[in-house]
Amino acid sequence: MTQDFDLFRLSEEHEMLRDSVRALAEAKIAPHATEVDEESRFPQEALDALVGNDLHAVHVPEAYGGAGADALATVLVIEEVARVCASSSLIPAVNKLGSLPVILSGSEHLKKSCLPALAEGDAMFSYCLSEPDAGSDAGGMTTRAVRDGDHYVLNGVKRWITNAGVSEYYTVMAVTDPDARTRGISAFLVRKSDDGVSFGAPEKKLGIKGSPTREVYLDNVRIPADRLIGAEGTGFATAMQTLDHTRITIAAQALGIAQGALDYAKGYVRERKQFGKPIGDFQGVQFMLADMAMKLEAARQLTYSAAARSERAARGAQKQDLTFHGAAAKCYASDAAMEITTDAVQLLGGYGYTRDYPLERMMRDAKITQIYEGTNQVQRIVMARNLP
Ligand code: COS
Repeated sequence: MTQDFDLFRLSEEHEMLRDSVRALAEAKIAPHATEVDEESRFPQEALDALVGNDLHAVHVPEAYGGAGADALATVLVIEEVARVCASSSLIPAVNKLGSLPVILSGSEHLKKSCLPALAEGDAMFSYCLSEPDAGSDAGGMTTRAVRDGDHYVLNGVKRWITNAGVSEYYTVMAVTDPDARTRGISAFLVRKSDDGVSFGAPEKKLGIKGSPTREVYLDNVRIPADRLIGAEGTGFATAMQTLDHTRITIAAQALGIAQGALDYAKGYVRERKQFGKPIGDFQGVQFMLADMAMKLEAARQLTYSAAARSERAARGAQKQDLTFHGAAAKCYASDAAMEITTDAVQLLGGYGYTRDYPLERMMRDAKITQIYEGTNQVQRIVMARNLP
C-alpha cells in the first residue's frame, strides 16, 4: 500500500481537497440548504457549484475526461457536501453509484458513449435496482429485458430511484432469463430520452427532500444491444460489486451529516446559558459531546479504511475484504449518524425541535442512510456472509 492510502491519516493532497470542498460547500451550498429542504426542490445552486469546480463526479477516470480521483477523495467530497446539505451530497454520490456498473463492467464503446458527458457535467447518472416488490430481495426483481435482433426491449417499474428525472443516464438491472434467478439478471444503460421512459411523481419523504426520488417506468423501451453492460446474466453480480464500493459513499454522507450536527451543537452549548453559565460547562452535556465525537471518529476510521480497500480493489487488487468493510462502514456510520444527530437535537432542547435551527433537518436526513443502498439489516447479512 502506498503512502497515499495510509489507513491512519490523510495525505496532504487529501487534506487540501477537504479544505477546498469545505470552503466551497459553506459559501455556495450551505446558504440554500434550509430552503431546498423546506421547498423540496432540487439544489440547482449546489449542482452549479459542484460542476463549476469539477466536484460533481470526481471518480470518473481521466481516460474519459474525468478527474480520476481515488475512492478516499470521492468520500471526502461527499462528506464535506453532506456536512452542510445531505440532499446536495447525493449529486456526487449517485453519479458514482449510477456510473460504476459501466466503469466496472461496460465495454469501451459504452464507456466512451456516456462517461465524458458525466465528467463534463452535462449529464447525471441514476441507478435502478429496486422495484415495488423487490427491495432487500433485489434478486426478486421482475423488470424484463427481451432480446429482439440487435435490440433489447425493456418493460417494468423501478422504485426509489434517486435523482430520477434529473439524470440523463440510468443503469437498469432487468431479467433476461427468468429461470436463472440472480444469474438471469443483466444490466443496461438506458437514457431519459429513450422512447417509453417516464417517471412517477416525486416521493414525499422524511428527509433528503432536495433530492428527487421517483419511480422509473419502462414501457417497451427498445435500446440497441450494445447498451448491455457486461455479458448477459452478469447484471446482479455487477450491481452487488457496485454496492461494495458505493456503500462507502453512504458512510461518507452519514459522517458529513453527523459532523455538521456535532459542529452546530458544540457552538450552541458554548453560547446557551442556563443556571447562570453556558450549558457546555455541565458535565452531563460534556459527556454527551464526548460520546458523539468518539462515535463519529470511529465511524470515520472505518469509512476511510474501507475507502482505501475500495481503491485497492479498483486498481485490480484482490477484493475479498471489500464486501465486509463496505457494509461495515455504511452500517456503523449511519447508525452513528442517527445517534449523533438525535443527541444534537437533544442538546438544543426545544430549539433543536424547530425548523429555525438546522438540526431537525440533519436528524431527518440521517435516517435514510440507515435504509438506502441496503438496509442496515441487509448490511448485517452481508457482513455475516463475508466475515474477515
Ligand atoms: N460481489 C460479486 N458478486 C456477488 C456479491 C458481491 N458483493 N454479492 C453476491 N454476489 C453474487 C453471488 O456470488 C451469487 O453468484 P452465483 O450465483 O454465481 O454464486 C449471486 O450474486 C447471488 O448472491 P446471493 O445468493 O448472496 O444473493 P441473495 O439473493 O441471497 O441476496 C443480498 C443477497 C440480500 C445481500 C442482496 O440481495 C442485497 O444486497 N440486497 C439489498 C439490495 C440493496 O442494497 N438495495 C438498495 C438499492 S440502491 S438504493
